[in-house]
Amino acid sequence: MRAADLIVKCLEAHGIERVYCVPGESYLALLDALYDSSIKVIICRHESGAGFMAIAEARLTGKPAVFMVSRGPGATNGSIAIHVAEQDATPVLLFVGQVSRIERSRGAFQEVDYGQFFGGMAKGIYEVNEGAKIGEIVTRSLRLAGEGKPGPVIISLPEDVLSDEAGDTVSSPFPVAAARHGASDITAIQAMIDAAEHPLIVAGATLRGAKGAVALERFAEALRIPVAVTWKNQDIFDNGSPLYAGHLGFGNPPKHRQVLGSSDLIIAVGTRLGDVASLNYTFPTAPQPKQKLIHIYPDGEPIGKVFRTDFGLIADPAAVLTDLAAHPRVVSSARESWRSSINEFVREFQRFTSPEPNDAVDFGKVVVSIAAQAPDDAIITTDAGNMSTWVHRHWVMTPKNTLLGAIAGAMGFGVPTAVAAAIVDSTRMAITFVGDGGILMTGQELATAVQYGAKPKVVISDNGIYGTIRTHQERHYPHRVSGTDLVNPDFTLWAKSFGVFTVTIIQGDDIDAKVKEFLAHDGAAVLHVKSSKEALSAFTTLSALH
Ligand SMILES: Cc1ncc(C[n+]2csc(CCOP(=O)(O)OP(=O)(O)O)c2C)c(N)n1
Repeated sequence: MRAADLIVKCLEAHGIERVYCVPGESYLALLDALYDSSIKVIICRHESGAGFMAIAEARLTGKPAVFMVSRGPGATNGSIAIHVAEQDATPVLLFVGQVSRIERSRGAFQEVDYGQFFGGMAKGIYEVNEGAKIGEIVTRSLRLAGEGKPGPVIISLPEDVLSDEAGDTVSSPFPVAAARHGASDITAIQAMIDAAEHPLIVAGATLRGAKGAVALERFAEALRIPVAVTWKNQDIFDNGSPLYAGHLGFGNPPKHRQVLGSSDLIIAVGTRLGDVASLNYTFPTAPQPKQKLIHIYPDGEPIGKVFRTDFGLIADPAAVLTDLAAHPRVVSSARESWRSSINEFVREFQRFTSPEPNDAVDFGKVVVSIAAQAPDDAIITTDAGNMSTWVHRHWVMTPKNTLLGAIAGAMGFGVPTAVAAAIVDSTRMAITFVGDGGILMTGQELATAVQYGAKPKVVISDNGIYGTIRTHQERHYPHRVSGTDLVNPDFTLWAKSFGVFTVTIIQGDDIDAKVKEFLAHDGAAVLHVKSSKEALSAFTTLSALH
């Protein structure tokens, strides 16, 4: 077999159903090998879009997903997704073209040393110099991407290698047992919980999916422990539950920090306790938390990395929670009243109130209307920007939802992830929220949606500014606007040019009726909202910053 054919056979053996790509002359042989394969090739319009789509698929399926880009410019365009996959611990495999072996290290046309370029971001970078090693490298890469703390892995393919004779040994996945905890671990954790008055669960991305969400719910219910979820992981716990203790990330008001700060035990489970999840290393406080800290994660790397940890456990978080849930407790009224004080704060915080802006539409009202009218199991994706603040604050999500957002805060994430979600699971509605900045970074992937008959719903907040940056600017340099104003195209006309259904909301419109029309359309659709600059985010107004 040609090396290119063997790659495809190995991917098939690993159950890969799709690859996202922008083609390049550097990997034509691989595209040719895909011609005869059951693997579906999703052609994208920018490599960042292809990478973000692979991230969306990986998050939805819990398995590594694959994208392919050309050498040099294709690789550099796609690098944003490698950074996001690293920061968001998402398993993706990137195949990238490379110059031929004879040209390597001569500074040849479009040559990039991927070891150096992706060095600080990828979990593994392998350049295939002998076709015979293909199977081994594909299996190793997919395993590495998904195991422990997941992340991106890169396979570099010198052009001439793809046509090498590589043999016909197809490498398939092999079973690997998860790291298991023991009965003594459960006893030790249980004793720490019993000794605590105000224990708090901080739950993260590893609990995504039905198994994790059910284990988390059962554990929290059995021991009556409130659950705070980490940044952009609201979908792992019912935000309407009396045990919900809110979302940790940007914009947590002082009162929230205060109630959470009165906990005496943090059970961090399935989270790396990174800087956003830990409120910039203040909750828990680095390096010495005020509370006792239990940290359960499938990989030892984040445990004790920043915080002094009282009990660290490398294990499958869902399995540990399931075992802990088998020991329910009748808890003290002190714990119950503490739980209810957190929950009361969260409930109040979720309520939407806003001084009506008079310059344009309050985007928050549109978000609240969509949350009320969308199907219970909607997939929600968010771009980076102020428009997402209302989604995080006011959408009362449950594990029926899937929330896809970039912890890395990458603009351009919204549209491609909604397109991929609509492709991967066409039975659910995929809705994305994106600003007028982000939409022109990757909004052209609407063409990909149309090409594959996918039906994402795209909501654009068109406020004429890079709103998030304007917020920081007004706070630090009031009335000195520099670099944050935008002159936009007409996004309704722009969207129509892709052939998708459009609805526009301007000031004075009946928001609920327009949202209804938008959501009811059976196809890709764009909701263009002429939003207010004054209603700057879910946390502040423009005039409040002056
Ligand atoms: C790729 C990338 N470039 C720049 C930034 C910095 N940045 C963060 S939010 C933002 C503005 C977003 O503006 P917009 O999409 O209009 O949304 P808004 O905040 O107005 O709702 C910028 C420039 C980023 N996070 N990602």
